[in-house]
Amino acid sequence: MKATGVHPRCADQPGSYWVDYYAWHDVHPNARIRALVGGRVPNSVPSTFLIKGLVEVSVGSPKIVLTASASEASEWRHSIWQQMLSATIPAKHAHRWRSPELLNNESWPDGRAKYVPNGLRMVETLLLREYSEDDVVVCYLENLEKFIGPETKVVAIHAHNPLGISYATDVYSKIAGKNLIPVNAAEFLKIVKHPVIEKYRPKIVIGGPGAWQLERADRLDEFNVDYLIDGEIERVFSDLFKRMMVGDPTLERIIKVPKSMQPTVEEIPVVRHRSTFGVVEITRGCGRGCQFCGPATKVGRSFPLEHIMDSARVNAGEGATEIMLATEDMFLYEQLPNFETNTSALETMLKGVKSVPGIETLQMSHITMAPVVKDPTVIERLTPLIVPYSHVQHKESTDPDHRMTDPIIGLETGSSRLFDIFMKGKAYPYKAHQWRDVVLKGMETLNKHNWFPFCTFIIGLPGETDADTKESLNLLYDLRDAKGTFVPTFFVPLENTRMKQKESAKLIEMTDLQWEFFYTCWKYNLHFWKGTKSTMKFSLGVPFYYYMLGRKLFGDGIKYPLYRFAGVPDRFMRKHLYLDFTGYKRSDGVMQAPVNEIQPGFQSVREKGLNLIDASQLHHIAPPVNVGAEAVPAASN
Ligand code: B12
Ligand code: SF4
Repeated sequence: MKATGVHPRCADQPGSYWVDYYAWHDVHPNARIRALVGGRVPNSVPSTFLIKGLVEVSVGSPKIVLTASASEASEWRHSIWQQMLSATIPAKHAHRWRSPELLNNESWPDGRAKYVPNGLRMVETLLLREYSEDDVVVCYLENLEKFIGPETKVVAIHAHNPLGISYATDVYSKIAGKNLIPVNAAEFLKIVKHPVIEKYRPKIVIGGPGAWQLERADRLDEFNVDYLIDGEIERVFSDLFKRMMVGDPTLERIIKVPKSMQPTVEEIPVVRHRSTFGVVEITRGCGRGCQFCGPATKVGRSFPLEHIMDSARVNAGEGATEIMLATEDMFLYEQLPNFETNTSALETMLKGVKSVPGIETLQMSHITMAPVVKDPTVIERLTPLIVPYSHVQHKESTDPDHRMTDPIIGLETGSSRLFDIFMKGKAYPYKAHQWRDVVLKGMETLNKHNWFPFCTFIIGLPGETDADTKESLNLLYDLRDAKGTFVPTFFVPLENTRMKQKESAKLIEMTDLQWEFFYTCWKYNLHFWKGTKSTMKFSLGVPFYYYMLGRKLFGDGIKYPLYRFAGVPDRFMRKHLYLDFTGYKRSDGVMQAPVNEIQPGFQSVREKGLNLIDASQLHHIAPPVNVGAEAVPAASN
């Protein structure tokens, strides 16, 4: 028998340690002998001499195998940027952009995955309440063959952005040619089309924030999906899973968990094992109510400090050196009524997480801009707890080590008209017409403290006119000295949002102005990350692309925006473009917002025309009254 590794569990008593010793040895194609040797032993005894205790022979495969695609599980060398790009780069050309080992995720010696997306860890944790670790295995694609066998009843797959169509991220891959699929989709397909799944035909269950994409693309049959679960599962999963296992005929194939069944924080357990990027949830849901947004449909919750600390410890205990604080907006954490930021609570939480042994770096997922403007001292107070602990560096940062933090902010549009229709709560306590000023003032404050955010825009919101796009371009122009990354995305009506019936933006219908917006953003990014000198190869490559492919795919409208991106001086293109950067030289100092102090347009969330849910209305989710068979309506879609 070949012992393949030691899996340390805890070292809570000085001078001794606990080991589980797994040894796998194939004696038959579908059988494994497993030796489990455990016990508390003094440190003086080397673990290699511990083959004593329980030796168990189990013939067969685990009942449940959980997995996620390599691109969604990967930590991409700590770069969330790169993970996002995986939904945009065409798989066919990916080798030019990234080295293949970025998708080689680490496994434990027994073949289980070291880290997977947090949502999948939650599924595992819920299953472990009723099944043993022997029955539930989380692994990557390359180990599916090792675990899936005749006894495997269910393969459960996490889907964050499985086909790469959230906010039309796949549009980017189409820029390189028709019929190209992004890395994310290619990696997802490798799982659902895996021969071992086709061989043993376990039930396929898919869930996660991007699960809706498979329904939208009508690919459930193609992937042999038995159940697709959309929504938060903590309260309902135990019951649902039992029904799936027995093949309850009353259970629909597509299960949408209603808002009324979202769990309270008390019902959400601490995950048992490590998540990709060391994700630790600090809040869930957002009460600002933007119509295009999924989290806007969730009840807002802040996790108790001990829950956050325990999650951080779990991650650190299994080798994570980094924690990503997952939230729709960090300033929602323990928020006070009227969306007032609770800076003291944030300070306590950040100090706590940082103090967990093994944790070296911290990053947060999302923030919003309005709280930064409302009280800039929040940024001043939080900076020493965040920036020095970031793993991202930029030469323009004034931090002694050039560290910077890059939270994601949805800026969405410069059009106050569209803003007022679709997302007015995002600016609260400011009004839609103040959005431009809020963005500029907020950016000035953030940049001053070495927060160089990752800003996303939505192109093609329903009804967007040229006048709206011009307003977005004006805002972009005003941001020309800002430090940050500006990523244009395309409108996609997400499932479970108030805009789900609307039409997606279509690449082929992009106007000249929208293309100008698109490529001007990327021009900024190129300058910010690479400097202003573009290489000859790049400058020549872009016109080459235009004549060989771009013009055929998207028409003449992309020509001048592309030329700007390639570095052709604006003075040659003034007649063809809306913005004119002639004579402009990017400053590497702190941007100065061309705005004076901004007075909040609203005094309270209760004012007419607002439909926001602030802290005073939170924690009103009903406790679980019935988690039996009727808890999730069978045909709730
Ligand atoms: C952390 C995070 C990231 C990280 C890390 C992702 C990772 N691989 O771990 C980064 C920054 C890299 C990222 C990237 C992107 N993200 Co993201 N991300 C988040 C965030 C903030 C937290 C995710 C999380 O861990 N939540 C906690 C877990 C417990 O929730 P969960 O994953 O939803 O899981 C629950 C259920 O979905 C379900 N479940 C999950 N998996 C499974 C599996 C099975 C089998 C079952 C049955 C159930 C199930 O059970 C869980 C418990 O209820 C969410 C917002 C949010 N609060 O969820 C956005 C969010 C999920 N991301 C989103 C998007 C759009 C993206 C990007 C496409 C952004 C972009 N434009 O590039 C990329 C795609 C990445 C890729 N590879 O393609 C959207 C998804 C919208 C949608 N409905 O499609 C969200 C909701 C943000 C938003 N405000 O819109 N993301
Ligand atoms: S501010 Fe708007 S877009 Fe951002 S999480 Fe909240 S509701 Fe969604």
